[in-house]
Amino acid sequence: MVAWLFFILGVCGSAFFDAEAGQVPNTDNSPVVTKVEPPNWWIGLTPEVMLLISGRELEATKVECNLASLLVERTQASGGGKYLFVWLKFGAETKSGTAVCRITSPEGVTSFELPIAARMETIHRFQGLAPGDVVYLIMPDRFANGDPTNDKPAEAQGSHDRSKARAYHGGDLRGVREHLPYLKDLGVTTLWLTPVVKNGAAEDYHGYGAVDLYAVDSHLGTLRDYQDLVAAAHQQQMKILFDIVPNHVGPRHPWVANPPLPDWFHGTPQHHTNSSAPPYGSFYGETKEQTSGHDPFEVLVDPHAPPRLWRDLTDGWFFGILPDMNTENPIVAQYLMENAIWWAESSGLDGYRIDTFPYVPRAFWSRWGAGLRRIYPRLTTIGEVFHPDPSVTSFFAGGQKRYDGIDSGVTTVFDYPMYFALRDVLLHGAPVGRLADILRNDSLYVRPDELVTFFSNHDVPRFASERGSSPEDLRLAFGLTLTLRGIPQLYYGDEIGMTGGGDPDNRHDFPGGWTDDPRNAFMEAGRTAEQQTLFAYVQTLLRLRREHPAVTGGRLWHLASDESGYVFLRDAEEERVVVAFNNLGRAREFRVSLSGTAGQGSQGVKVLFGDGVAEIAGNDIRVRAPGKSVSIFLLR
Ligand SMILES: [Ca+2]
Ligand SMILES: [Ca+2]
Repeated sequence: MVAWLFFILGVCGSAFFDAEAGQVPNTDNSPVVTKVEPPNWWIGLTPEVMLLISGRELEATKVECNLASLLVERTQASGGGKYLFVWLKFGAETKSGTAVCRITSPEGVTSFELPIAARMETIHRFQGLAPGDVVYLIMPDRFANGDPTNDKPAEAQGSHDRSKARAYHGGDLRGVREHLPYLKDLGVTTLWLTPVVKNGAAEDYHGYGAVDLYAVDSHLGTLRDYQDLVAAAHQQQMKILFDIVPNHVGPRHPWVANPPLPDWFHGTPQHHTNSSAPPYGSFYGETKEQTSGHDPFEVLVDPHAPPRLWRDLTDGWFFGILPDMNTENPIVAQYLMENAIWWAESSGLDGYRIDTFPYVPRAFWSRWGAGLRRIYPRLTTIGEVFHPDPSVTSFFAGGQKRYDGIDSGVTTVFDYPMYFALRDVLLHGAPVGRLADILRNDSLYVRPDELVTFFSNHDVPRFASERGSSPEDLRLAFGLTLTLRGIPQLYYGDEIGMTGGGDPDNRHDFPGGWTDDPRNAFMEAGRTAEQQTLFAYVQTLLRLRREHPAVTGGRLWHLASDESGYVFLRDAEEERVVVAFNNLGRAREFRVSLSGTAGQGSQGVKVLFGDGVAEIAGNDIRVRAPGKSVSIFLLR
């Protein structure tokens, strides 16, 4: 409660400064504060906090605060007085309250406030993911409109138009909160929301064009709405992942015109390199086709590559347009570290999904991960490494030092190799054995069971709209993703077979999220028969995951793998299950030995899921699997 009070004070405090800055004409050279980042902090969280004060004429000769226990360690003005960095050290006696700090410059005096609060109870906050979790990715602008009054913020005129694919559509954080019962009923446990920070362009509905790393975008709601969402999710035993983007900010961020330090970014708006420049396909003997569908991260994991081969990736501007943060500068690194701590402490979130992970030098991640873990030991961090090769993705996963002597420190990465294999097998006629081929590389990871598996997200065409995709294929994609090892991630609307091609066609509004939608697919009565069949299929599998620890966390054993089928065993302390996948259009049989596996000695089987039948014959399990099916059997 104390924290809330001071938080409210904090908001009022910055509003006061903004108003003051707007009203006081700049007739003299006295200092003016327009923004304080972070806007508030907590006792007992970090030994010090670095503030980035924005304004003008901030060339301070002295900064002092009215709390005796709050020591100004040092200050650094920059940007021609537009910025002032202030390092504050917390003494042991620091108590909750609002510090008022006075800035003295040669031309005058001003002050700013910093609310400092006690931490809230940490129980049920910062939980991190567990093997039983299932992540559901939501683009909040496209899910549900819980508050029509924020559809057209005054500061973003003309950004809202539901008829335009790249405009804001009005979905928001309250809309997500109001549909937690739907998500709970479906059976997912964790929500990953695309970035909620304030964006700056009329087409930034996706959230990846930040202009303020300490504010919620007004189309989506307020910081209070985000806090309410996290609290409501926790109340329903659900978790929330925050999508964080330390690699870059949006082109309209005020820093781009006025960087807080000359080397705040890699390069300048006029002179910078492009992160997508390196054409390394032929370097490693690959054709252009082989390399076109993913990012060229091979050089980043290659101990023989000189820096000139990978520098564009780590220092270039993403797509040549997104200003790249210079994380090698310790002040930039501290700013980004505090920003991640601030969102966690402000909301209680359970983990971070990290955008464009390989584009940031690994030394930064190592310190960033360690800094978070010191405060939030259970928090999960998941890196996005868009690459089909496990030798590349595993290099970025945390848990061990690599050739560069660095452990990236992230909990895990998305299993892009399995994503590519699932689509190739189910949609493009690749042999089913490709799945086992990906899984054999699990030895490259320290924690393969925590890989986040998926067959769809906001960056790729909807599964249902890929050429050759059928409703059966989509069911198989769910069937495999929800039974293979790893923590599955689903993409909003795939559970009702939503369609769409590449970005932004893969980001349609969830039907029923807006009051004037003709159908409401959040309700069974609003789903077509086909949608309901798929929804029920996914819901049943998610229930099975809750009821059967072997399906979520069991050790995986290959039993059979060939051109058209894969049979595997999952073995937990309590039970063993066998999963049979048949990719043929007709029924087929498997007869597989259980010898030398945890299934040895089984006496019988019980069907848990699907229309397959199975029996134990001596040391073997015999399975008859219908065409295009996933079946699950419990061994006895
Ligand atoms: Ca809205
Ligand atoms: Ca970078």
